[in-house]
Amino acid sequence: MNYEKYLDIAPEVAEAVKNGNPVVALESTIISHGMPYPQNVETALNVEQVIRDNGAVPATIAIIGGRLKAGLSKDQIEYLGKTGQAVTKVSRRDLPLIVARGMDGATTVATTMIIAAMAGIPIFATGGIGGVHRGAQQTFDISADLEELAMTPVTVVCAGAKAILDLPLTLEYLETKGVPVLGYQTDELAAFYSRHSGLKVDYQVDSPEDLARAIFVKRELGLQGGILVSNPIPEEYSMDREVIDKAIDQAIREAEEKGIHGKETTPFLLARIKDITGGDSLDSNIQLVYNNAALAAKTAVALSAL
Ligand code: PSU
Ligand code: MN
Repeated sequence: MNYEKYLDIAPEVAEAVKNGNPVVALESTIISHGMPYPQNVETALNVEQVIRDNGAVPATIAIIGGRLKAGLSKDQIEYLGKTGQAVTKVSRRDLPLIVARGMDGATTVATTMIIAAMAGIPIFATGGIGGVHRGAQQTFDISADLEELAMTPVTVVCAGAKAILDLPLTLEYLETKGVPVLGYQTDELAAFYSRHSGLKVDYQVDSPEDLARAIFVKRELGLQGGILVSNPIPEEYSMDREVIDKAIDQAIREAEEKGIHGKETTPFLLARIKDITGGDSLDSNIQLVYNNAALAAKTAVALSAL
């Protein structure tokens, strides 16, 4: 392995990692493909501030000119947000070609985990993860994020998963792959825009310290793979489930009619849901990302103290 020569760790991030100080990684597909401009850039910059306010150093991850970046400048975040869907969405399988060709890439949860692990960052905050799509029995559409969680030692803090996925099958898949799924202050899986999915997670954790101990022990035991933390959206931003479920159903029908598939599916569904809800879903989406960033930063602080 010789990945160091492709990796640029921002000085502030490298210093914190070296000293065992708290760092939180952030993904960039959510910037280029998950939200519209300019809210995507505004959110990405605010998320970094939330992490700082909670005592950790943010490291937004992306690929710029073929370089793996852990820690971006404001200008680079602005560029990824403004360029939007024209930036390649990079999951694990895309990584070699994008780097070999010196291209730019927005990193998914899977790729962000890979680069975070290379940079020595154990925890990462995002909105939602990819999972087993509805109809996967026919389409085989299962996000590479799940395989990555089984392989790469990074804890991912998310707001559960959107009902664009088959949530029960996503949990089954994670169980098969040996990925702990932990609920923050609840034993119910969060459903992204709403707090409730009606499904149980493996364990409830009640504090950042509780979570940090689980991460620490998993590492000490030498178990491969990550941990998935489901952190419900704050009550005041939670959406009406009927409204959001209807929008999701409509978006999925449209995707089927248009023959959308592969890596286009998730960005298509996210954009359609935002339009169908008249943008209402975007505010919730932004708030849940801040909430996840705060929990990830507090956990990184607790982990540094162990
Ligand atoms: N789910 C969301 N918002 C997102 C994504 C998923 O609620 O922005 C993005 C993440 O970057 C995730 C990727 O890693 O979509 C999954 O894409 P796919 O389903 O093609 O694996
Ligand atoms: Mn997919």
